[in-house]
This record gives sequence, C-alpha cells and structure tokens, in this order.
Amino acid sequence: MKYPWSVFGVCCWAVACATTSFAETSFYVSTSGRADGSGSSQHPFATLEQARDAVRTAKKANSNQAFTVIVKDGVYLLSDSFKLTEEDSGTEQYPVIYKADHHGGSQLYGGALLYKKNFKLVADEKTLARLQPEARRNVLVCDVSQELKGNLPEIPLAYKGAEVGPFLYVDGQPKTIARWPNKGEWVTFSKAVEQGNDKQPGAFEFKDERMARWNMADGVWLHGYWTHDWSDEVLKVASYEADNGVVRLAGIHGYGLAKGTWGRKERRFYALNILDELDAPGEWYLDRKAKLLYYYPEPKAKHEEIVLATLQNPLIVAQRVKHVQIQGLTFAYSHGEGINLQDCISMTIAGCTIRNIARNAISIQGSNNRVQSCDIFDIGATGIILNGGDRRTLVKGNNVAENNHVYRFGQFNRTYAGAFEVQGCGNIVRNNVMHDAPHMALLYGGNEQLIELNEIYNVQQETGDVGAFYSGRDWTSQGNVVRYNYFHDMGGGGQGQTEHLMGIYLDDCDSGDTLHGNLFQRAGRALFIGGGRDNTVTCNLVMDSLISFHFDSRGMTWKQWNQPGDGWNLEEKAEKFNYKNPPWSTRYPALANTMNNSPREPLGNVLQNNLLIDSKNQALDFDKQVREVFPKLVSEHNRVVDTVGTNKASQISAELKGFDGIVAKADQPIDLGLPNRDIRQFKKSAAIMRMMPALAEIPVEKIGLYVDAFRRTIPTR
Ligand SMILES: [Ca+2]
Ligand SMILES: [Ca+2]
Repeated sequence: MKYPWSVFGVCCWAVACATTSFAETSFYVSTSGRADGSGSSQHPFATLEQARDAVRTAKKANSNQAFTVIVKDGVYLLSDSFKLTEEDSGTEQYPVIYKADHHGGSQLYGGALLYKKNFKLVADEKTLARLQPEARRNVLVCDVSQELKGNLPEIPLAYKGAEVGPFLYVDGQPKTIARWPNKGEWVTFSKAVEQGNDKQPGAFEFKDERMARWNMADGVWLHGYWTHDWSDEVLKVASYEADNGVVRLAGIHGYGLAKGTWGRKERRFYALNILDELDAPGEWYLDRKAKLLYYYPEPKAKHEEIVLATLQNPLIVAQRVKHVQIQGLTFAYSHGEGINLQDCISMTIAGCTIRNIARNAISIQGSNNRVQSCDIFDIGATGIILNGGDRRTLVKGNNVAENNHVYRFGQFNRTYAGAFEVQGCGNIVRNNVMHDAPHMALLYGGNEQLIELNEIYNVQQETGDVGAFYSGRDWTSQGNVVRYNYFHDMGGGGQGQTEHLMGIYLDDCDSGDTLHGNLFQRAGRALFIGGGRDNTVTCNLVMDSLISFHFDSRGMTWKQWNQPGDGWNLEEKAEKFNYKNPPWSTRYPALANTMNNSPREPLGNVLQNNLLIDSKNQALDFDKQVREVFPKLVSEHNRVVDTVGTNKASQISAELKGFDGIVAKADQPIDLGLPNRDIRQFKKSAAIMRMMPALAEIPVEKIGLYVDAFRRTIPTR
C-alpha cells in the first residue's frame, strides 16, 4: 500500500464493525429520485443537495456515525455549484463520503443536453450566402434560446483562456469555434505597423483578401503568440484596411506585437468566431443575439451526447469543510472549474474522472487534502492546483496529489497552465503521469514542496522558452525537492525538440531547490539553472537531449537584477518572509546570508554525480562567468559521455572542476547495453552503472501510476 490506511481504511473498517458499535447511515441519490424521497435505496433523493441536507439533519441527531451518500448511475445536470460548508464536515473517525454507486457510472454535468433531431440544415438565405459552398450542404443550426436564458455576456476585447461561454462538446470532445486557418494551422505576420504596448493596441500588416470579406460588425478575434512564444492572448480586431492590408486591433496585448523574442521573427495567429469560416467538420459558431448554434457535424460522430457547457461556476465548491471524501464520480462540462476547495482540511477526492472543464479541474487550498487516482483530461487551464501550508512559519500544508493521470490540459489557457501547480509550503505531487499539452507540465513556487516519481512527456507542443517543470525569479522558493521524475520526448508531436524547451527550468535566479535522481531522454535543454543560488543538482541521468545542462550567470549581467519596484526585486521578496530571522534563517542559512555573499553570483550550487550521455547540440551550456565562479562551487563526480567518439557536441570543450569526459574511440563505440535505448532500463546497463554507480539508488521501478483500490488498471500509452 502506498497510501496511508488512515485515508481509505475507514469505510472497510466500518463494514467490518457495522454489527458492533460502529454506525453507518447511507443516503441514495438517483436520476429517478423525488423531492419527497426518503433517501433510501428504494425511495432515493433527486439531488445531491437533498442528501447533503439529510446528512446535516441526521448528524445533529447523532454525530457518532459515518455517512455515505451513494449517487446512482446516470447523468445529473447541475444548474449551479453543489456547495458544501463547515456544517457538512465529517470527523477523522466518521468521514462523510459521497460516492458513485458504480465507479464512473454517475456523471455530474455543468451543461445542457442538446439533441441531434433539433439540428436542421441551414435554410436562411443570408446565412447560406456567408458559408462556403461545401459548408452550405453540411452546416446545421439549432435554436438554443431555451438553454441560454437572458442576454449573453459580450466577448471581451482581449482575453486569455476560455471563451466567455457557453462551449460545445460532442461525444466528449471539445469542438472548435469556427476559425481560419483550420485547427492545427496558423498564419503569420512579421511586420508590426504599430507595435502597441500595455496601453495601446497594435496593428500589423497582413495582406489577405479573406479578411476583407469578414463581417467585422459581428466581431472577429485573433488568437496569437503576439511577441513571446510563452504568452498567448485572444484580441478583437478593430478594423481591416483592405487597401494597404493592415489589421488594426481593438484588444491590447501587454507585450505588444512582434517586439522581439527568442523564437521566430514571424508571429503566429489564427482568427476565430467567424461564421464565414465555419467550413470544416467539428467547427461551430454561436450567434449570441439570435441564440442560434451552427455546427458542422463530423461524418463519423455518433452524436450520442451533445452538451452545451453553460455553468460558469465550479461543479463543487467546498468552504471550510473537513473530512469529506468524494469517490468515483465523473465531473464534466463545466465552463467554470471542476472542484474548488477553499480552507478545507482532510478532504479526499479519489477515483474520480474530471474532463471537459474550461478552467482548472481541481483547485485546493487548505491542508491535508488529497487527490488520489483520478483521471483528468481535456482541461482548459490547470489540472490540479495545490496551495496550503504557511510559508512565513514554514508549516507544511501536506496536500497530496498522487497517482493521477492528467492529460490534454492547458487547452484554453495555452500558456502557464500545467497538469499541476503547487504553491504554499510543504505539499506533495507524486506518482502522476502528465502529457500532451501546449506549454508546461508543472508550475511550482513556495517552500518545501516534494515533487517525485512522476512521468512527463509530449508537453511544450506549441510554445517556447518553457520548462516542463518551471519555477522562476525567486530567492525565497527554497527547500523544494524535485526527484526521481522521468521526462521524455519534450515537444513531441508539435514543434519537435528545440533548445527552447527545458526539462526542469529554474528561471531568473530562482534558488534553493534540490534536483535529484531525475531521468531525461529527448528532453530539449534538460537541466536549467538560470543564474540562481543554492540549488543542489545530483544524480541526474540525461540522455539524447539537445543540451544536457544549462547554467548561466544572468544575476551578474542583467540590469533587471534586484530592480526596485518590479518582479525582479529578489531581496524585497525575501524581506516579506523576514528571512534573516528564524525560522527562515535557521532553515535557510545560506539565503539569510545572501546579501553579504556576492549576491549576484550563482553561488551555493552543488553539482554531483550527474551523468550526461550523448547530447545532440551541447553537453554543457555554461557561460564564461559561471565557469569563473566554479572554483567556489561544490562540483564533483559529474561525467559527460560521447558513446560514438565523433560527437563533439557531447564532449567537454574546456576543463571544468568536477566534470570529466568519456569519449569512445571512433572505431570502438561504447555499447551502453541499454534495452531499446530506454532510459528506464538504465540499471540493466553495466556501462552506465560503471560510469555512475550513484544512480543505483534511483527507484525507477516506482515511477508513474500504480494500481490501487481506485485505479484498477494502468493506462497504456
Ligand atoms: Ca474553418
Ligand atoms: Ca526555488
């Protein structure tokens, strides 16, 4: 058992003791339930609220019993959040459990069901005139005025993330708002006529007769990476000047247009929300005034479940709740969040499926909460956010996300929305698998977080200057341990591997963390220290990556360093935590002494026992100043290996303390003896174990998902 018995053992124990002193009361909820139901299996309630209120009442009569609310199979449409508050709490001994009658059989939806029979071929001449000839024969229209009451909110001039809603899903798949060019494609511009800034919208040159055809009065929006490959935003068009081919924007992008980035000079965008461009199966468009939904069906779609996600709030909100467990339920089609826990303690979400959610799937703030063995996919923003503990006193939150499979996250917020975000102090992300996303997999900050035994792949598919795991610009995010994670195939399926995709990215002088025993294969620029201090980088194995280890001195050269009044004020961030006094000064003595110890230099970093094999572009990207401070660092037993003997990129270019090079003879390559060249088999490679015996302690067999009471099988890739 990998999880403590105290979390899940209670219900088993309850059954065993039901005939003795332990009392357990169950209430049932069913789609065929009634408002006057008793909550028994034969006369179930119709809503979760009825069950919740029954638990409240029964608990007042006798609080020394466990309560279980069993949700029978079926689809439950929630018109607003299911709310739990303090009085719905259980106790450690007697938790309140909300569970599916059969695992996965009970579905809570935040939308309205639509039916194929109500979709008709478009007959209106004006509409037909705007569609492409092929689309005219295929696009259907459905009156959704019953589902969408009142005036719909206007789409803003500029937004990040989900549309204002609603959003269309068919058979579990998010559909595409009518766009040009079609899904997966972009168009580019390279000349900004007016670059704009955080106060002024910009304008750019784009000569295409298509734009002149669009009805700007209806509104046209462009979703683009306007300056940086790590910042996307949707901007409304103000006008198109057909004669000189200039697009003038109404929406403002804070970084301006084409203002310089690491990436390509050309900037990408596509246009959306255009009826005229509804020309591909799977596209849809909502006339927000007439409340008419246009949809181009996919030929192979079954159309068994058509849902218009309308709920803007979370499906579940819990505030100041303790000891409630949610088991085996499916949450889907909210245009808000999935589950939102605020100031909650010892809540558990286990074996749930959370899918087709426009914002974060699960957002937790509190302590000792747990997300276990959930499947989370097709998520607009972040999969699971853990926030808890007290950074000032360094008291741990002990929130845990373990054994979860999280994929296709960041689907609306294309940047800075990972599978996980961890903030606060002392939380744990363990044994999860995360993959298939446009930008990062995990964002962390705060203190004393433990991130271990996770598998990460095929992320960073659409962006640049991004880390699979990212933490940035903070001396105070100390004591975090990132260990035994397996990163592979960064950028896979999208723009491919580039040097702008990092494995673990400690950006802009971020400091104080331990990166230990991680595995990287085809992982872009795998290890990255961006000028920070007091990081410990030990026992990592990097193979077949473009750049195995990047370490720079930006604190010594960048004019932004410790600038007053902005995000670069590193010292001010530390002062907020009274960092020169206990408990901070005792827990982080090096940090307490930073300002007396050449604070701009990347001191205090410890590099030991790292093995870097067959780098494609460069083994060590260490700049000149970094090399100059090396004598002040602890650096020992690191090895750089070229197994073919002719790969100069994977050889050491100049002598460096603590690094030695192993270069095969050109006519006698080193045979790693690694089955399928799969890094997870490294213990079977006598050559690797000889080169770096310290790697033996990496518990590689424990990485990733495992079978438990809530995850009966492991998904195949
Ligand atoms: Ca289209
Ligand atoms: Ca840090």
